[in-house]
Amino acid sequence: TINIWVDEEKYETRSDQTVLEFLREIERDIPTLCHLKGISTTGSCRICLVEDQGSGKLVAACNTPITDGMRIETNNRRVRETRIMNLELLLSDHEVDCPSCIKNRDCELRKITEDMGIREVSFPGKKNEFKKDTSSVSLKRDPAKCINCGRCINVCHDVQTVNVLEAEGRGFSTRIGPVFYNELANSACVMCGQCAAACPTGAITEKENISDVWGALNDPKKHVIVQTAPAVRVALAEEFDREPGTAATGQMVTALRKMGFNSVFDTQFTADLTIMEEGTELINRIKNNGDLPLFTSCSPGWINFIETFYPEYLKHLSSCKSPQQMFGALANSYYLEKNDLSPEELVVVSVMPCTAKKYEANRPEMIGDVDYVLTTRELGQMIKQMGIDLFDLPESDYDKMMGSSTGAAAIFGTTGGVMEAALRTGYELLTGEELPGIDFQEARGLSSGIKEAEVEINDLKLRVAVAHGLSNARELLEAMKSGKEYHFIEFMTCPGGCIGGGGQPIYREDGVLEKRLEAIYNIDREKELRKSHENPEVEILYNEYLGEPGSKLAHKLLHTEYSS
Ligand code: HC0
Repeated sequence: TINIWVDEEKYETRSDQTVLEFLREIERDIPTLCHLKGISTTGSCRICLVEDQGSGKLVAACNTPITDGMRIETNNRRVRETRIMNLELLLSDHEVDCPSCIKNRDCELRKITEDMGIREVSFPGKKNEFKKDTSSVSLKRDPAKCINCGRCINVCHDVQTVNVLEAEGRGFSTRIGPVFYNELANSACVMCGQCAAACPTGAITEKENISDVWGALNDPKKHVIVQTAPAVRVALAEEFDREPGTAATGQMVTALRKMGFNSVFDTQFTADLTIMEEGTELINRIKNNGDLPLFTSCSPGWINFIETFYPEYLKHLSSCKSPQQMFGALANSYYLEKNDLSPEELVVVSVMPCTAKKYEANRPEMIGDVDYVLTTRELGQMIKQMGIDLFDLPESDYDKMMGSSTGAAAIFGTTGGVMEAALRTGYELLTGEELPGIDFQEARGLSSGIKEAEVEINDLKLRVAVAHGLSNARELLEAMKSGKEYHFIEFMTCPGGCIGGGGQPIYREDGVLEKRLEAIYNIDREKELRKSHENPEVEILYNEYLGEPGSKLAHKLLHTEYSS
């Protein structure tokens, strides 16, 4: 142990920490801006300055290691005034339009400015004139809001290994964006939105579709239906300042009805359907010496990633569309026919935790199935526009026909869920017995980025793996290149799976993902039916419309092909 003095108080502690980590351990709050735990410690914003009395220097707490005998002042006049000056310098090149900024309530720059009591910026002058980038259907960049903190770069490089974002130029001319001054749509961006989740200001955000959806809802000639993804219901409450992990399924359904949607459906219905289709595909590939391992294909950022970085593995992708797109295809066929609607009348909206889903809905292979995709944050915004608190609403159920789901579909929203759902059904259909324990613990949890297991199904030892976060996807693909063999792999773009999607409510405190995950498993546990093949509406769909899993019509509507 070492000794350290903080504002004259002596502490004994371990030496393997930064000043900031130690201050947080003793609950001494200092402001930070460019720092993001586990992701970014560039020290570039100079807001977390403290005075090191030994050297007499001001140092950035986030990237200065503590040393024996160190004496730190966290709040003297010099520290306070320098922090304020640095903050004013940042504000001098920032478009300060807080009331109408999309990031308003989540903006860390606004919050620190408020905490510091800055009323006026002492450095008026030139602001950067980089253009807004609205080229992508998923994300938009506004350089006028960028404070060059580098968090987005670190997420893009280290967490996702996509390496699209870079700082170019120097000093006042520094511009963070896709390399070579490119636009997002012309870069290798996979649209995951993890940069938007990491950004402390409104410099990178989702491309909103709120007014498009209100427009459709207010058009009397349109019949508008909506589907909601598994992970939205366990995070929406955070937009209304409720505890993370508070499930709000029933209230969300009521809110959507109040908005005027003609039918409110569940993406979990088509998640169950995905298991039927993907399970059939896996069994066929195993029986007929097809390309193995089979890769899941429901996470659109992952599809973008494999297309760009590992096209040689495309033949391993399941041909199944994602549940979002399966829903869209069925809405435009099954639902349309049953309700005697014309294609021009129908508008299909999705609520997703994901920004890449906006891109997926616009892919040329599938365009027209889903018209608009809203993120969890956008849905929260629309509910607020109606002047309602979500939790003042009574709970209600999804509509019949494409609204029922099993516990297996609920867990799609977290890493390992698709794998577990597939095993619950696959094991039972092939052996006639329930998967031992039904809960497949080996696929669960957030502590490992890659999870592996072996499951004995009759005389087959099925080797499976789960990867979440694209750096882990990359690691697993590289392991395959070096000879690792599997039968089936689940890939999810975002750390934690969809619960950690780039369109989810912004959070900075520890434990939020864990709480969302726990809420998902609670939903699963409380469901009467917990295996996809038991979904009664999926059974009706096959009996009345599709025939059987893998049928010609199922292939036409529910499957696709991806190319690089
Ligand atoms: Fe997901 Fe999905 S589980 S990708 O994470 O498979 O976005 O929540 O909706 O499509 O169901 C996201 C979440 C979905 C899809 C489903 C899958």
